[in-house]
Amino acid sequence: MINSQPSQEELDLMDAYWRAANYLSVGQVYLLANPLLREPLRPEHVKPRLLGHWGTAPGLNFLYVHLNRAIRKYDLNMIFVTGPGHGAPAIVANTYLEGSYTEFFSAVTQDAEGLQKLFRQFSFPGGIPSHTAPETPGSINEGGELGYSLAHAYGAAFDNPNLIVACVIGDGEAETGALAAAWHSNKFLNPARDGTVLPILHLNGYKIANPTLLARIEPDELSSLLRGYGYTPHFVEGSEPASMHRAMAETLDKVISEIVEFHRRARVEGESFRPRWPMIVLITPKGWTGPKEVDGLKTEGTWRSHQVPLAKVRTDPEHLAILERWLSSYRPGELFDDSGKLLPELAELAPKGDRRMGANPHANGGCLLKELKLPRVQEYSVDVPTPGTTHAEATRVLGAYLRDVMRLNTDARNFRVFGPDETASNRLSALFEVTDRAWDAQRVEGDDHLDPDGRVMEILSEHTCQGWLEGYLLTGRHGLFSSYEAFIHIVDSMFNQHAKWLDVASTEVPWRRPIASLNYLLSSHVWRQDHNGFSHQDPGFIDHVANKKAEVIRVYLPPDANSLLVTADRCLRSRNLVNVVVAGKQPELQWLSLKDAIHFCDAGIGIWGWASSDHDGDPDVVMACAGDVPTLETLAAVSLLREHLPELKVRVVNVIDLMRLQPKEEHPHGLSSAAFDSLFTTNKPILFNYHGYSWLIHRLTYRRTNHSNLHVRGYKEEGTTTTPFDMAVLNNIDRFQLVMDVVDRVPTLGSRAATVRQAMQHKLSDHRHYIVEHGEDMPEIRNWKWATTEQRPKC
Ligand SMILES: Cc1ncc(C[n+]2csc(CCOP(=O)(O)OP(=O)(O)O)c2C)c(N)n1
Ligand SMILES: [Mg+2]
Repeated sequence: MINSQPSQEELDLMDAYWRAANYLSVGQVYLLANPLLREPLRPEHVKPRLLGHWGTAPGLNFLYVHLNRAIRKYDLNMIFVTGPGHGAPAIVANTYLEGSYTEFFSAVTQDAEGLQKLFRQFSFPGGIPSHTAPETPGSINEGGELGYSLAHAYGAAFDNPNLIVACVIGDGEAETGALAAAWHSNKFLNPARDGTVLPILHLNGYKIANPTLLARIEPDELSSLLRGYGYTPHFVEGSEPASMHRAMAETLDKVISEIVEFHRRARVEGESFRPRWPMIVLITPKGWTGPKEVDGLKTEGTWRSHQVPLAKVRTDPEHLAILERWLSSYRPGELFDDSGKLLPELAELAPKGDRRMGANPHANGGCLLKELKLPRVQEYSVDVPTPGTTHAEATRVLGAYLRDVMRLNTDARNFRVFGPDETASNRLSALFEVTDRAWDAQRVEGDDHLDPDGRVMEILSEHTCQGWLEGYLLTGRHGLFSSYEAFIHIVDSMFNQHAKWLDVASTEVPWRRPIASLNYLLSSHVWRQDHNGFSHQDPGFIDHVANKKAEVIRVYLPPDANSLLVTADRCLRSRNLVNVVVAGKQPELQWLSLKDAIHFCDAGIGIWGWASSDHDGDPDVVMACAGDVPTLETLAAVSLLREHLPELKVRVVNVIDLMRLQPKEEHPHGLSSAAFDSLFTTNKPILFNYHGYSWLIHRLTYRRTNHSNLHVRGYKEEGTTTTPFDMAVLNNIDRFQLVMDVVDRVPTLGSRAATVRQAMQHKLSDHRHYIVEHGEDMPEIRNWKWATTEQRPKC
C-alpha cells in the first residue's frame, strides 16, 4: 500500500524507474549491442540507420510510471492511449519493464540477451515498427497518423464504467481537426454508465520543426480554452525531475479523487449532471533529459530533439561521446542486476497481472468480445409477391432490425450506432423507439430523443464518429456507422489506419483476438441526391476502400430492402473486417423475396432468372447491375427490350458483393474463372450498370476472359439539383441509353433495331422537355413497375 503523500523514497524509486524507461527508449533508437553499457561504447554498437522519435518519449515514460503508481494505489482499471504514437520506444520500454512485453514476445526476455533483442528489433528489418502499432501491447491507437487518440479514448470508455482511459495528446496532435472536435466527446459520456477519459495534453512545446500553437498562447488563454471545452485542467510544469515527480504524483491523486467524487455523485447519489472532468496539462521540455546541445545547437527543449538528436554517432566521435554520456546519465548500473534484469525494488512499482497497462484485456478487445444477440431477419422482411411491383424504403426496414439489435443487447451494453446527425435522415428512426441520442449537454423543451443514457451517437464530426466507433470496437464491442455516402470521404484516412490495423493485427499478431467488424452504412447516396445537388454526389469511397488488403475489406450493394437486411445481419456477425454497405433510403421497387435475398446474398452475385430471357443459357447480351438505382434502370431497360426486341436473349446478372468480381486469387470472395465465365460468358457483350465510378469495375475484372466485351456505365461527375431520373440520364445509366447501348453492341441487331434506337432517343427528348416544364419525372418513369410487362416466373 502506498501512502497518500508519496514519500521521498517512493519518488526516488519512481525516478529510477523513469530513468530505466528513458534508458530503454534511447537504447532502442541507437543500440545494436552493448545493451547495458558494460563496455565503452564503440561505433559498431550503434545501429547503421538511426530511426525513431526521442522527443516525446521522456514525457510518455514519466506519465506511465506515475499512472502505474495511481493504478496500484487505487487499484485502477486503466489503459494508456498514446496520441504521439511515434513515441513507441516509450510504450515498448514500459511494457518490457512491467513484464507484459515478454509475455507476448517470449524471445525478448528480461535479461541482457533479451534487452539486446529489444533494442535491435526496434525500427529494424524484421523487427517492430517505429510507432505504436497492433504489435505494441496495451495499444488501441496506432498514433502514426496524428489526431485520433482522444476519440479512440472515448470510444473505449463508453459502456465501460470501471475503465479509466489515460489519453496522452501531443500538443502538435492537438492542432488537427479530428483532435479539436474530439474534446467535445465529454458531452456524450455518462458518468453513471460510462468509464472515464483522462486527457493529458503533453505540452512539450514543439512538433517536428515548429512550435505548437497551444504552447504559444498565454497560459490563461489555454486554461480558458480547455475550460471552454468542459474540462478542469491541472497544470504540471517544470524540468527538474524531483519536483516534477512530486507535482505529478500529487496532481494525479487530486485528479483521481475528483473522478471518484463525480462517480459517487452520479452512481451513488443518482445525480444527473455533466461533470467538468479533470485533465492534465504536462509542460516539459521536448526531449527532456536528452542532450542539451548538439553541434553547438540547443537540442533539449527544442524541436531538434523530435527524432534522433544525434545523427552521426557512427562517424562522429563527438556524437558517440555525447550518446555515451547521455545513456550513462540514466545510471543503468543502478537499475539492472548482473543478469540484466530490472532490480526487484523497481519491478515492484509496476502493477500486477491484468492491471498492467500492457496486459489490460480492454486493449486487446477481442478477448472481451461477446457475440451480439441478433433478431431473425425474417421478422423484418418486406413481402415481395412479385418482383418490381411493391415499394419499400430499404434503410427504414433496416432501422426496425437495428432497433431490435439494440433492444436485444440492451443489457449487454455492447452495441451503438454512430453517425453525424443523420440517423433520422437516413431513416433509421425506429432506433428511437428503444433508445435515444446520447447527450449530456443542456436539453430544452422540444428536443428530440436526447438523453444521457442514449446509445445513438451523433456529433457533426465524421472524424469523431469514426474514432469513437474504432475505440468501441477495439475494446471488444459492436457498432455501425451510418453516413451520407459523399461525406464519408472525410474519414478516408482514418479508414486507412483502421484497415491497416486490422490487417496487421489479424495476420501478424497472433495474440490480438478478432474484433467485431467496422460496418459502414452509406445511404443518401449519389443517385438520390437530386435535391442536394452536385456537392452531395460522390460514390468514390468504395474505390478508396478497394485499395486496401482484400482480407479486410468487403463492399456490398444490396439492391433492395430484403437484401439489405440479410447483408446487415452478415456484417454484424463478421470479425476483423471493414464492411461497406451502400443502400438507398428512398421508396424503391423491391425485387427479392427474403428467400431470394438470402440466396443472392449467400452467392454475392447471380442471374436473376425471372428477369432474364436466355432460356437456352446462351444470351445475346449480359445486362449486369450493382446498386439499387442502376438495378432499377437495368430492369426497366430489360422490360423495354422485351417489348421492342422480344427475340433478344438477355441475361440479367446482379452483383451484391462487389468483391465477387475479382479473381479468387486476389480476394477471398473472388469468383473462379470458370464461375465468372459461366455468368458473364466468354464472348457476349456485357453492359454493366454500376452504382459508382465505372473504372473500379474494370479494375476488378481486367483479368477476366470476357473483359474486352465489358462496357461499364456509372457515375461520371454529372450531377446537379434535378429529378432522380435525370441524374441517371445525365450519367448515361438510364434505361433508354442502356437499350441504345444494347442495340449498338449486340452484333445481330444493328440497323434491324434502328427504329428501337430512335424510339429511345425520342424518349430521352420527351424526358428533357417534360422535366423542364413540370419539374418532376414523367409519369411513365415515376410509376414504372416491372410487373406491368411480366408476371413473375420461377427463379
Ligand atoms: C496527421 C499527421 N500529420 C503529420 C504527421 C507527421 N508528424 C509526425 S510527428 C509530428 C509532430 C507531432 O508533434 P506533437 O503532437 O507535439 O508530438 P510530440 O512528438 O511533440 O510529443 C508530425 C507533424 C503525422 N504523423 N500525422
Ligand atoms: Mg509536441
